[in-house]
Amino acid sequence: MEVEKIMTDLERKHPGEVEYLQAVREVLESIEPVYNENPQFEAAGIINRLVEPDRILTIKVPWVDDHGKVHVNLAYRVQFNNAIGPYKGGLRFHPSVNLSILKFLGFEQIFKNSLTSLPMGGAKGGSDFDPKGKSNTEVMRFCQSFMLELWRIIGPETDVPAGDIGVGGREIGFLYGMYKKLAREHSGVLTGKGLNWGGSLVRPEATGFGAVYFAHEMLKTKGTDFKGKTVCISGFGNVAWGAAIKVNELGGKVVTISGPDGYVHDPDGISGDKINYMLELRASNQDIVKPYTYEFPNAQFVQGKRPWEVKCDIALPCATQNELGKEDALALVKNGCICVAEGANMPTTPEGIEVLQENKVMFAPGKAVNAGGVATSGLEMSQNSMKLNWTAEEVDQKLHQIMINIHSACVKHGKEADGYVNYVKGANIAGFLKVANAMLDQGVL
Ligand code: NDP
Ligand code: 2IT
Repeated sequence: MEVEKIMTDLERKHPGEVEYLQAVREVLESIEPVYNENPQFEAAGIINRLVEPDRILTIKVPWVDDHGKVHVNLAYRVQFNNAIGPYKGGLRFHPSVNLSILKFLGFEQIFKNSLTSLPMGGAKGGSDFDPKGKSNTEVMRFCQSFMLELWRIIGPETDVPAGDIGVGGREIGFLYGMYKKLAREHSGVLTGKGLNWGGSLVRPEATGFGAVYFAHEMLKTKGTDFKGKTVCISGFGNVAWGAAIKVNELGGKVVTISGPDGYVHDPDGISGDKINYMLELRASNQDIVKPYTYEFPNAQFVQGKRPWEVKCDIALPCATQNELGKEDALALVKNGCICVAEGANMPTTPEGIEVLQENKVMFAPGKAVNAGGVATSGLEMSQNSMKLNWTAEEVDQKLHQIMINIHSACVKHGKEADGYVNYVKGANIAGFLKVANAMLDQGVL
């Protein structure tokens, strides 16, 4: 495989798609040796077929606000690869959404879903719709208008969307209602559904819980755990919330959360009611974390900064892509951080990863660490197919085991001669091999 040549071709075909090109380069560089050891992959053109999505649907979404004004947003569904199962991946509503971001997320999803060991292909979708400040009825009308087009290309055995940034239980409800009406079926076409109509227990917590289970496995390789450790978390959304709960359960102390406005440092620890307050803050659609300090005055708000300057043992970036750069990584190293586990998708820049790895800080990528979210979506699909519900304990136990298995796969493919585990390499190789072999079995498509 000639990584530079492939990248040059892709840059020419998709100029300016920075996030997509970043995600592809990382995977290609990790899998190159394994790819070259298996000439059957090149003979079947696996890489050229894998780096381009199967198809992209672009949708115009017109909707009417509460004052009668007409708005038009763009929405997309990127169906990347379905070699090992139906397309599967979340929907993101955020003003920054563009094709580069959705293609990076869809590409990452292929390997993440493969790592879960469940039969799910890779996809992603979303819109530049900004939920900030919108009323319930405006969000409903937007979701309904989006689904009027989206329903044609999704289905419980075809493509199963879920939530991501800006898409939680409320949005999934509105999307599901419209799908059900159009398709005249009540099925497992979306995950993250409400508990009364096909949802799974533990799905809301699953990404954060899974991330902490994974980080716990990382710590175990060094003979330690979360007890008494200081943890910096970024974001204040679904993933940050689940991670904060589980860190507290395992005896760690969460001292930061963050939003686009800056970060909150709470030296007393973010636990109990303070974690519930995160949900309120998020549901307020206000896009800011500062109000936390009005509610809990011992905490300090640091405007326009990221939490990585706060001294911690463990860092869990749970907000968005490229939110932990070189300088942040250097600050973490300087302050003695031993473990960085990505709850978000690609939150660490390539330069940031380099700093952490060079300094032998344990570092694991989102496609492994946050796979518990989509894994529990897969468990929701299983329950829908059986028309049965598992208890919270059953789901949590399956989730926990899946995270332990993903960690083992990363160690198997990522352990280096000096014993340091390169989790990036391990996750990419383990995720890739299963998909590539499935593609070989199924012929040139
Ligand atoms: P939420 O919408 O619940 O929360 C996202 C959080 O990130 C919010 O706090 C949001 O603030 C913040 N955020 C968004 N953009 C920025 C920015 N530019 N700077 C700082 N903060 C920002 O989303 P999730 O918690 O679901 O998603 C968080 C991350 O986890 C994403 O990378 C997502 O792809 C990933 N993920 C999510 C999974 C899930 O099941 N939900 C599964 C696996 C990964 P605001 O929106 O106000 O800007
Ligand atoms: O990035 C992700 O893995 C998600 N947003 C969850 C996707 C899913 O289908 O549950």
